[in-house]
Amino acid sequence: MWMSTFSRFVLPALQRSTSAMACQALRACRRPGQAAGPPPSCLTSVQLRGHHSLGSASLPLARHSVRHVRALDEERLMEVEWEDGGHSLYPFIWLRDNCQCPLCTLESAQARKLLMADLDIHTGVNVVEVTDDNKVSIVWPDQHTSVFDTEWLKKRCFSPAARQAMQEELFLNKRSYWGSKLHIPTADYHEVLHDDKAALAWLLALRRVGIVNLKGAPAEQGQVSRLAERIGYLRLTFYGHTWQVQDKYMANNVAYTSGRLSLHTDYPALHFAPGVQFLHCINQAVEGGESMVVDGFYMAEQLQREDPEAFRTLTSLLIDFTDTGTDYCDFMLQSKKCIIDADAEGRVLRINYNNATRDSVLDLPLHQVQPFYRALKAFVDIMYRPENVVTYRMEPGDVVTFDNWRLLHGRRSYISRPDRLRHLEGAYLDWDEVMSRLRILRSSVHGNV
Ligand code: OGA
Ligand code: NM2
Ligand code: ZN
Ligand code: ZN
Repeated sequence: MWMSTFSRFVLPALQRSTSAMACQALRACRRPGQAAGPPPSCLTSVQLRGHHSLGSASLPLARHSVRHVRALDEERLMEVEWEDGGHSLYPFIWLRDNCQCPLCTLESAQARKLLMADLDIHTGVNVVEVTDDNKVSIVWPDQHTSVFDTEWLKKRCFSPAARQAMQEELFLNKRSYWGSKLHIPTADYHEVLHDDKAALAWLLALRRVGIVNLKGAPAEQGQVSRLAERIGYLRLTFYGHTWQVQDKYMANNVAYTSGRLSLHTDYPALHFAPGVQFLHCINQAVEGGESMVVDGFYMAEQLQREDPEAFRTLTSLLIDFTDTGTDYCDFMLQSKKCIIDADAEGRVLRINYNNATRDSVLDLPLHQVQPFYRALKAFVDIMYRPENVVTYRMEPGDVVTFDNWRLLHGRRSYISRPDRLRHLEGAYLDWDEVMSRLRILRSSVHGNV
């Protein structure tokens, strides 16, 4: 069942190993005149926008043989000429630092033993040569010898294309942007728990699309914990290991009422907000309680295009968030965040916005107050455009898993009935743990990387 829904997003990624994809770009290393392989196929579904083409080639993993190596002593670089005619350059200092011998590397931990204190950053080389079994051997001036596997070297080529391919393989930073027409990818809850291929497809879609609905979970507490254990461990916060979203007396959070929740990310009051959120529907309201989501990265891109001034404001001003109360224990949190977190190149990394916990303390000079509100209003107005919002209704047994650094989510108010309490159980995870499991699953499913 999940295959059909997933095929649009995930199968292209599963059909070719990410290693093969990296190799494709690696093969192009320092051969600018040559094509890097078949052209990427674009996702065809109408609701996807942005630049997010997926490579569809499934190339066999070619062994990379070395034709020739030489030392460029002036530049302190080793040049490798590959069998296919491509070239790669490696700095002497990097080669010495990454010697794989048992004196320099603790093999059982795949970690460096060599200390900076013992590294001569101006080192030359005595001999570089290709061995009979096609490895690269280097003898250093103190007679220490390093032997490098060619496949290992190839993956670490310093050309921009190879570096980019390696970074994409490690971090999967390509996203598919979407608007209101998104069909939220779904998978079977039990399949994801028991089948590695299904789990991999789930996490790949969670990374790329930002949201996956897992269906068929038992409508009882404990399921978000099981799912977190499938990955590693969940993220404890002041709201507990897992938390119950219900209409509560003297609620310590607006989420624990029957009121409407405007589009938000969870927990901007923490400087390191949870990266991933699971919400399991145990009981739905009789009336109301529908969910909404928007693609925050896509919203930020739209804001940047339409109102660059507002984008600059939200990516530069630090806004205070606060959260005080008692739950797992008592808490009194304060944080300062840009509502749109972008890196130096302007790439959006994270959205931090919950209107309920935005502090009345506003640490801005007077003249920036009105521009801040104007910018925030412009951002929120874009989010609520009908073409951007996906509305759906969770059913008992649904576990919605989503990227809390990227999506904003909300819910409509609902009618609370004591005999039929609306009840969601939630949990947080962090992206480091999710990506770790994703890499492990990828290597066990594909048998490489
Ligand atoms: C929350 C939340 C959504 C819902 O608890 O932070 O967004 O549908 N809940 O109740
Ligand atoms: N809950 C659902 O930022 C927030 O306060 C989000 C967190 C209470 C754990 C709500
Ligand atoms: Zn060594
Ligand atoms: Zn929330």
